[in-house]
Amino acid sequence: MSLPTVRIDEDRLWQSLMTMAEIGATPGGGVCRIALTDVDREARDLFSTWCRDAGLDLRIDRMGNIIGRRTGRDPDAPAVVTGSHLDTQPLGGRFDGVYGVLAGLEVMRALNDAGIETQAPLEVIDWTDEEGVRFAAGVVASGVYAGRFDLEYGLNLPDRAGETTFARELARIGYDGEAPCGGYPVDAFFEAHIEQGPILEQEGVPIGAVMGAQGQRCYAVTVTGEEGHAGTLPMALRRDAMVGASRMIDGLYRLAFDVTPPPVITTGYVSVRPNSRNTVPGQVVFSIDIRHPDNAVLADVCARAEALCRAAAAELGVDVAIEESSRRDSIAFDADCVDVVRTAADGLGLACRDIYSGAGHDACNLARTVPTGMIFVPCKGGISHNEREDALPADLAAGCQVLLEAMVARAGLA
Ligand code: HGY
Ligand code: MN
Ligand code: MN
Repeated sequence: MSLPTVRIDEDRLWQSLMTMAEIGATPGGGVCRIALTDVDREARDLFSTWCRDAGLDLRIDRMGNIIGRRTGRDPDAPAVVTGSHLDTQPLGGRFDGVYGVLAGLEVMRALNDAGIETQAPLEVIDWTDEEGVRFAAGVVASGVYAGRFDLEYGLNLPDRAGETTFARELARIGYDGEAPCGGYPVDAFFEAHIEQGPILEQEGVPIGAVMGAQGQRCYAVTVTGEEGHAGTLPMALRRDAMVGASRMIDGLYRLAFDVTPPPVITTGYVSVRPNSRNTVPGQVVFSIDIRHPDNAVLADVCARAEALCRAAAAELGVDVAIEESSRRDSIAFDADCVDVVRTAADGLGLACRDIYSGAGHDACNLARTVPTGMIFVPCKGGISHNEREDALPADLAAGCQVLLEAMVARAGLA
């Protein structure tokens, strides 16, 4: 069911993206908008203003999710929801997450321009802290909304520096909302996102109908040795936590090449105590992020990862503590929603291919309880979580048009 009279505005979408990219812009051409910082608040304020300008009813829920609602002929019908995230990586790009939020807003704007009323209400959401840079391992606010985490867990999450909590930061930036975080019926959820991989661009295909996403487990590993003088402590007497962590991290990297099809294994952060040139490190904490599409293989790789960390610790006479910080099995999106995406692309004459997501998304949480689909669009060189992340206005617009058609197909016309 293509809606020839309703076209999204490519320039308006692009301009909104570029205006939002000025908030937290980095010298390298990317964006740094870490969740619940003042820069995140600035982005939230702008998105909220744009939602109000588009006539949406705005509410903030208990986890700070910002929800813009466009009512329908039947205001009590479960809403068709879209959204993604405004928070970014420290050296993030201008499209990861924010594209899905502003594409959702553009859908509302385009329906307003065309005077279209849907039968069911529509909602667009900015999910708090998808990236998990400061708090836990990400997607926590959509996780509470989808019932994966309880509200108290989410609100009491400490930041990585151990200086504050999620709830205190929400209050500090004025987004400690009172609306319930989930727990009510939703008809369907669609998330538009750049692919963050090279396939669509390499194949020249503008739309990806996302079938699902791979599973993921995250850990915090603490290696404990003993501080010592860099000049006087003989090598044979050292319990060097840095050498222990390095041996583990290198072993994890090698493990990834020892499994077929390969997992992806990443250590993204390391903290060293006391972090001084001339003191043998006494403690090192580092992260592990392991992902694989097959849950059984993922479990096996995780077991092997833990074993190699313990073996390295024993060899070097240091202690190791391995704490799992999050886990999510691979997830399949709703077949009907995937089909709605394919049909929408087809109706628009856009080539579309089925694709799986290597990245995690808020949609992976929603899919636990709500019929969920995702729409991927190409990004340049598949680059993401990088200031060089880039995408073409025409591709972003095509994905947004598919999002509009998919949402209206689900919501129905009044
Ligand atoms: O880590 C992820 O997959 C997502 O980009 N936050
Ligand atoms: Mn994202
Ligand atoms: Mn991301």
